[in-house]
Amino acid sequence: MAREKRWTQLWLQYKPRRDCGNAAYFGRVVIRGFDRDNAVVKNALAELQKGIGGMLGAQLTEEERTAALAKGSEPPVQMQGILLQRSQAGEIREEGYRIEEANGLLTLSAVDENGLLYGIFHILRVVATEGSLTGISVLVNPDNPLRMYNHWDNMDGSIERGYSGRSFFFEDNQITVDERIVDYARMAASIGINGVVINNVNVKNAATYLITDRYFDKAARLAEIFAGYGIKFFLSLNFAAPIELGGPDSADPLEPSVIEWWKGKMKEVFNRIPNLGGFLVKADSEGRPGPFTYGRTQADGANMLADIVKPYGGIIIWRCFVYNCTQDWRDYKTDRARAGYDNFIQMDGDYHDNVILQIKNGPMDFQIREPVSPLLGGLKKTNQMLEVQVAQEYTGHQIDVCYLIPMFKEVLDYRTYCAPERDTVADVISGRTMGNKYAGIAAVCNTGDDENWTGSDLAAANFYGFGRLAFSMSLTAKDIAQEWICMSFSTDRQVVETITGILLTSRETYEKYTSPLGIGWMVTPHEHYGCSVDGYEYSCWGTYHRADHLGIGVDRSDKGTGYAEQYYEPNASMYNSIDSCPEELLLFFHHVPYNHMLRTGKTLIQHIYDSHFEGVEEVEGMIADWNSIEGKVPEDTSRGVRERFDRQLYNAREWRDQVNSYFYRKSGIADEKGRVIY
Ligand code: GCV
Repeated sequence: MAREKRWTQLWLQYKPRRDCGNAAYFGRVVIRGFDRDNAVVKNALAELQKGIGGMLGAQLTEEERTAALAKGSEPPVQMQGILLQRSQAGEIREEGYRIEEANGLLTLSAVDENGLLYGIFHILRVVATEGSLTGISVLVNPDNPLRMYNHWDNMDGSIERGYSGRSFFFEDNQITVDERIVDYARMAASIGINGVVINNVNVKNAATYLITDRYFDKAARLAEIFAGYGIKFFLSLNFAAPIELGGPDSADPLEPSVIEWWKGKMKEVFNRIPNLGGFLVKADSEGRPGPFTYGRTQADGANMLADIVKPYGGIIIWRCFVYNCTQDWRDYKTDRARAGYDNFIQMDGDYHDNVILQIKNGPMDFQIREPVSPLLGGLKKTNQMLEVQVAQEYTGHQIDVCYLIPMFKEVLDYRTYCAPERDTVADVISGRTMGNKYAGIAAVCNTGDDENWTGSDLAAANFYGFGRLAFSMSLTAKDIAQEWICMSFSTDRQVVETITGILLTSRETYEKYTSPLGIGWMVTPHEHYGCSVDGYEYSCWGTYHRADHLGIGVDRSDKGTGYAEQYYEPNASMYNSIDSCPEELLLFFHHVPYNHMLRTGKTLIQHIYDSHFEGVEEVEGMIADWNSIEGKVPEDTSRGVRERFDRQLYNAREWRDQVNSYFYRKSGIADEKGRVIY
């Protein structure tokens, strides 16, 4: 199939907007203290011109007299226009900015180029959402030092868990460098992303060679494009590269010849790819090689690489997704949920300064509802980063609408009790708890080379929202949704309210018609779309619901696998007891009889029936809502989303019927309301 060469501009369309008094600030521009030839400054100014040109029909004129570098004693600027100035670090921190308007002068101050770029995107957001710049006074510092997108793109052009076409980074084992990469970098920068990993964490075949001469030139070119938008370039690394690339016949991290090989390799790589930020490593996980093969610890592996990249300012981001994927379903003792904690907690404090452990939000694998991983905050002396999945692997494949920002916020707001204060996940991963600088948040990205980037137009809300939330964790899911709708579609009130309503309820709706109360995994194996209640029940992946004729759920209390005990108090006790366990996670933590009475006054089995009927009704409601704004959103968006809704409705009905029939047959208990259950 021919590669799709056209692509939209998503929220950077810069279509005409109501002036709202904003055009007056965009005639004269004065730049102080920033090097006009710096790539980020150039790109920031070009973006400003493009944005205000498209939205307001305005034209910037740069003032010659102040275009040079600041001498530190410049006279105050008195004019109507915009002043872009470098300021001393203080209230404004690295990558942060302040925007103020007084007497017709709009001033954007930042301490570095990234701050300038983000400030300009802030101004463009105000214009695009038809807000007013008059009297504006905001100080914005990023909440997270690292804000990253991880792409699971393979070099043959496929994307692992990709639902929006093929890779725009790779094709036929070559790196692609084209205008689309520039647009991707603009979009990522516009939401505050400052790090991108371009290749899949499962590094195999050609991808192992990304750290060789075969790919250096093009990798460096990509890295340079990203650098122009303040984004560090990262690669996923194959831990067994020494063996596969003709080095020593071992990858033992403590073996001197292996260490020497990596030293030479890293010198070469950092030399050839100047904007390289470091590496992401999936080791000892799902068949990927790692230090366990040599009887070494995860820390041995991570530290060896970290020490070698340190002189180049590099970091090693080491994933904690390490578990036994060859489990026997009859084994009730092994619990996949325990694995991340069990594999990493003992070595807390042993990881070197430039290692960050990257931890998935839940202990299993991006299900629609999971408890927060106890490793987050469980580790008290180790740099940690949160990993979430914007790609909708288990949440509807970008066919079903599932706005994930509310879920991410829930995770960030979760109190771990790892410290008397500053103990939320947001505190831990941003470095506020430990005062560490290597910290942040990463998301598995949901983009591909589809014309609209994300398959469904509505899935772009997650692409947009993750970056905005990573930068400013106190933004609400609703604020982010509304901003994105105004920028992408229209500021029309009905459009904004309708789409906001759809997005904000979509996660609960998806949850209702799929797997109940935190149990997860009733998906078609491998593909992970569509219902298969027992699909993973007898396989080796550690993903069981343990349903029998009396009840369902996994006992992870102290009488079961003991997983609940991995949390600090009071969370451990809360989860441990069926009486205090949050009901939305009940089946994750407990094996519960079908006739167990929930706090809603419904039995468990009735809840399963009701929620599945409700889920389908809610999808029907969403479709009606979407149809009500027909004519107010672009025709291709209207049609494309409607077509996906049809598929979602089909999917929701399948789930409803399969889940309800399964549990009716298991339990023998009829639906109180006598609805059709096959
Ligand atoms: C990149 C899950 C996914 C895999 C993914 C893995 C991971 O198992 O299904 O596709 O591999 O997570 O996060 O490494």
